[in-house]
Amino acid sequence: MSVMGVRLVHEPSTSDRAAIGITHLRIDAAAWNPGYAFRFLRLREASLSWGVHSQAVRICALRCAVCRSPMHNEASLGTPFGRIANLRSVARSVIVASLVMPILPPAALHAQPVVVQQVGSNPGADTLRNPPVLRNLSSRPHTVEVNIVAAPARISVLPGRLTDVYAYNGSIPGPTLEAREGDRVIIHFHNKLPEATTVHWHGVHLPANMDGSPFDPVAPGGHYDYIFTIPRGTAGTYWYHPHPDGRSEYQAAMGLFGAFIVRAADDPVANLPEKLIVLSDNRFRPDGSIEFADSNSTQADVDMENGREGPVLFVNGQIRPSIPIRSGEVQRWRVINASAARVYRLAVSGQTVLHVGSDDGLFEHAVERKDILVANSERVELLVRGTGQPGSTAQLTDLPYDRYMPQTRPADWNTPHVLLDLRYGKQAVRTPVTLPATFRVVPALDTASATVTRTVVLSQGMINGHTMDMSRVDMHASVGATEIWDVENVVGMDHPFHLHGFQFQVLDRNGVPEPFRSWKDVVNIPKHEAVRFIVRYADFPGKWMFHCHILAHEDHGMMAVLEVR
Ligand SMILES: [Cu+2]
Repeated sequence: MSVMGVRLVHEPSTSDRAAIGITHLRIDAAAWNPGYAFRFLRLREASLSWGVHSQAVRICALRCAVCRSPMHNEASLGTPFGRIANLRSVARSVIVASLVMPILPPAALHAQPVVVQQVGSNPGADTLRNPPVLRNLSSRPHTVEVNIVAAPARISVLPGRLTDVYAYNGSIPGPTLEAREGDRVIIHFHNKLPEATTVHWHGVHLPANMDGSPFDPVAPGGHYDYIFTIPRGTAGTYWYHPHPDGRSEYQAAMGLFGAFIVRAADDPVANLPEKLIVLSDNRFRPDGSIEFADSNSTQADVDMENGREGPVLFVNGQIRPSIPIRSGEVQRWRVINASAARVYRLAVSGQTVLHVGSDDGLFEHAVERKDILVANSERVELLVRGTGQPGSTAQLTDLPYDRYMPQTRPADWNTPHVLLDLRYGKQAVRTPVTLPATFRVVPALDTASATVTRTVVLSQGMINGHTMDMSRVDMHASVGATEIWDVENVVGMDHPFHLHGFQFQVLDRNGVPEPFRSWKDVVNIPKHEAVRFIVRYADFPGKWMFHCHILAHEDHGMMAVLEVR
């Protein structure tokens, strides 16, 4: 097998470092993308400063990114830059470049973004507010017609400050789009931003030219009518966000995201009180402006690798609001992870929750959970039972979850974050709530009907060894075909994987069968793990994106194109 290129992973060995001042590097063979990889190498160079006293580096393992088997046991780079065995010259030159660059102090690796203290905020004091709901302009039956404008705005995001943002109809989150199964949805979209954008209706099964993909940008000052019909059986919690080529992270960080709720005529839990919970995070300068890392800073490299995270966590644009609940009450929560990179592990203190739905609607049966992982762009539906005593308080908390490479893992990664407070009223509910035994039928896609099994390899920044090329089609499929996708993550951080246009069912994770069926459009692929899902391209020919939903990775080309014909 030939070596296509290299990617360096820092693996310091304490004994070697102490003995001979050598820092170990593991090298994963992967397709080579000089621009992208070079940015990662700047991190490696910073990592080297921990252990390198001489300029000697021993390369202790060379592994194939596809089959993961060791390819060569030893290659040495002597002092100063001697022999490198079995590597292409391009790789050699970059290793050398990584060594000759100035060495940063280790602390710079974990440079913390500017944190704005939550002055004036009184945890739990503000009751959770819903984003406004878009007004339906149509009087025709089964039709939802709305206006959405993306424009710069100056609004209060932090207490006592004004922040320049991008917003849909002037609010963050944007207004909620509500429709029913079978509705014809007409969205008159106007782009008043100073840059091109799109609106992607995340998870919805619709024609390719209505998907808001990077193929259909809306120029500054331009407009686009998104028109589609919502298929029956697809009630669920969706969302919308920008998806322009290379600018999704910036535009989402500036405030562009909103909820899209599709309701069923026969919703089995329509009687329960419902809360919409849109999770986002951001980073600010002391003056309240949104902070983006300078392009040549270490923070920019950390943001590139982790995706951009911020220390201020928002629920529906509020900082630690509260939800009133009564003992004995059961609430339905629709949770959307609209963060650009942050993965949440949600738990309600002192109680379990019932997990009743995922990205594209309800399960057949509830699953009881102590905590639940929600990767970015994933959604969950939860039933939260008021098991606390009248007058007590509980918290919805984001628990630690290590999705990171060791080199760029944030210093505070294992600190839990309280997202909101659950405040019990003084009076209990008298009548107990009865939940349906079956929420809805989720028919299984038949694996025997799958005609193709595709292997999709996620490496750092690449899919199947390539970065995105808008003029290239990476995979072809036929309308009506059923296929199995085997998505393998060969690197040491999680990548949430999103397929546009077609909902799928996870078959197994690392060979372990999925314990229940659900419709999904994004699935987190943990570090060095693999997930198989089954999908049917029922209709809508065209070019469809599939990509990592860490927006920094997507923007820098961790994306590919499936053409359905
Ligand atoms: Cu990724």
